[in-house]
Amino acid sequence: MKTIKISLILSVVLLTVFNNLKAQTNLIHNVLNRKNISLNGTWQYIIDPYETGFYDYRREERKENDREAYWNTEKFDNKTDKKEFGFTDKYSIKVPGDWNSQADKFLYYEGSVWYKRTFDIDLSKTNERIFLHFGAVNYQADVYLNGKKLGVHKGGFTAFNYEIPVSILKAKENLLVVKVDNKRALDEIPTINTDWWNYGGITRDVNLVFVPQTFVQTYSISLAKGSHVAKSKTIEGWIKLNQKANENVTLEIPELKIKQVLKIDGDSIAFSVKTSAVQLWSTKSPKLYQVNISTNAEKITDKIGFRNVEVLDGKLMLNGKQIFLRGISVHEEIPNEIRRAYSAKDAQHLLGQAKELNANMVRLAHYPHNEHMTRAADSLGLFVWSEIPVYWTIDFSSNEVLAKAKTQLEEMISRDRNRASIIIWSVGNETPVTEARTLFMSKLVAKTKELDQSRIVAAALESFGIQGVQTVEDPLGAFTDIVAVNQYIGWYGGLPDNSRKVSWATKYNKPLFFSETGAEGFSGLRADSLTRFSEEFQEWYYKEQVGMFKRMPANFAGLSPWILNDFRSPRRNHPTLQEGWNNKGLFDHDGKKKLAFYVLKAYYDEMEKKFDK
Ligand code: GCB
Repeated sequence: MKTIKISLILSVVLLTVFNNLKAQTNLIHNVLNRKNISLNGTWQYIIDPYETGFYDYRREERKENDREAYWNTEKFDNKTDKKEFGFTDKYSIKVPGDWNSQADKFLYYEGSVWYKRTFDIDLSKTNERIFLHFGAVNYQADVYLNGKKLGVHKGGFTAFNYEIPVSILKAKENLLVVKVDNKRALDEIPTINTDWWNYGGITRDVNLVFVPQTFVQTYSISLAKGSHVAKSKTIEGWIKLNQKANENVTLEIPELKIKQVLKIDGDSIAFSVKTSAVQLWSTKSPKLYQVNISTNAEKITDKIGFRNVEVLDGKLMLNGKQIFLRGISVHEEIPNEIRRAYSAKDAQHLLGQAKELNANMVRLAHYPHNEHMTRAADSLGLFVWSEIPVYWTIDFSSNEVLAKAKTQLEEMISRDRNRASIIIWSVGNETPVTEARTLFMSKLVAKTKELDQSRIVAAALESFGIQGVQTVEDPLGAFTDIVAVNQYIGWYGGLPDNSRKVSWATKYNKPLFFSETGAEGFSGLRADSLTRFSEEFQEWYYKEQVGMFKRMPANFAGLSPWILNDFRSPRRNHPTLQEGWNNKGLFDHDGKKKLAFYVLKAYYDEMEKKFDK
């Protein structure tokens, strides 16, 4: 215990973080490692395109006890009852999972589906609070338990939870009904226009989470900024309870021989601990430490990596050393099963493909992926770019839309703030340059920085030029920490060798990063390289791009080409070469590598030698 010295609420920065705790969601952090009961499995469903279970024939929202409301479905028992709906095993569906992949009739469905299951519960442990936690539901979830509404959540890619009042719980056959609606809308995030499949459903894990009356809601534990250069490192952060209390919380990192008892008088506490022996997290050596947080009533464990990421003199640095991001963009989808990815196994598969490419980074596009992904990235040693789906033309003039974006941002950061792999929070993708948009986006950047000072903030900007000097001047670049640009020279303009006529500059003294570049290659279509959509064209595209990467200015910090796998998109309607697929993957629908894969891999091998000696 020689190294430990604790000082409470030391710096102004810490105080700022501390104050911002109030602004956070009520999300319970690290549910995977809490006491929980999984509600995954087979649920029953009713497809309800006219929302009959929710509105009456005058389109009035049904009252809570309306017998025809679908959340009250179990109440029919007389043979004289007029019964026009009901749940049955004949219509059953797997949770987690999108509905689109589970029956043909769902493939293009966008609308409401009611999900139902029951559960029993041991009510003898009345000292515990019980929360119903959803990893994600796309897009809107109206949640009912035993006929009572627990809440409504919007946002298809972030977690949320509701406390279940003990008064409504029964020992047997608790009736859980969720109305899921994935209709797209102009004032939602994303809006109606995207280049990915709008998979609907309860797409991620559902759990009952059991916690004591006073419990640790969330926490932040990380290496203090700049501490990587100090001989004795500082681990700092805060712990937040669900409510005010006088409570002793013990923070332990056994491997570092850290054990501190923190006295909370209020609802949270900041801490700062000195230690000398920390092995810093990196992609080459993704060291994670077991961290225990305990009170009299509970013990939570987590695995956390400690590292320092920053931008210094226009360069991207990890632990004081310049890094180059050998990235690849990834959708949360398993192409050969045409479904959303959701499990730990899926995460291993997708990130395993990225590793095969010798990538050291994944851009999790265009929305926060499930928690298994970011946890797997932590342990596999992959940097992560995590993004909210502020995509293309959101309604930038609307304060309500801004509020929705901020909520998704908060929920993303709140779930994943302790993942060392995440080095970049992105506030959006390819938003059109207007004054309203830049104001909107700059507010999101500011919000991100308010919630988390330890990472880099980005947004994927655009560049359309196909010759000459491309100077990135988007005013949003003044707010972000790196200048990230999507460019498709030779696919959406000109031919791949146009990239020979292009050079790059930015008016900002910041790292320059290609957040996308890519071309379609229809797997198995073999032709000369001038034939668009052939594997040879895509291969040529990548060869020319690599030539350009090698001529980039010194602030070139890496790239994240588009994309790891072919993916489903309703926008892609070529009758033979697309049929609802965007074929820019380096792996095809069946997981087979295309020619272009090898071009990028060779470049990444070279860059690894250069930067990761
Ligand atoms: C982009 C978008 C991405 C699309 C991609 C494409 O710039 O950011 O979501 O899928 O281009 O294939 O056109």
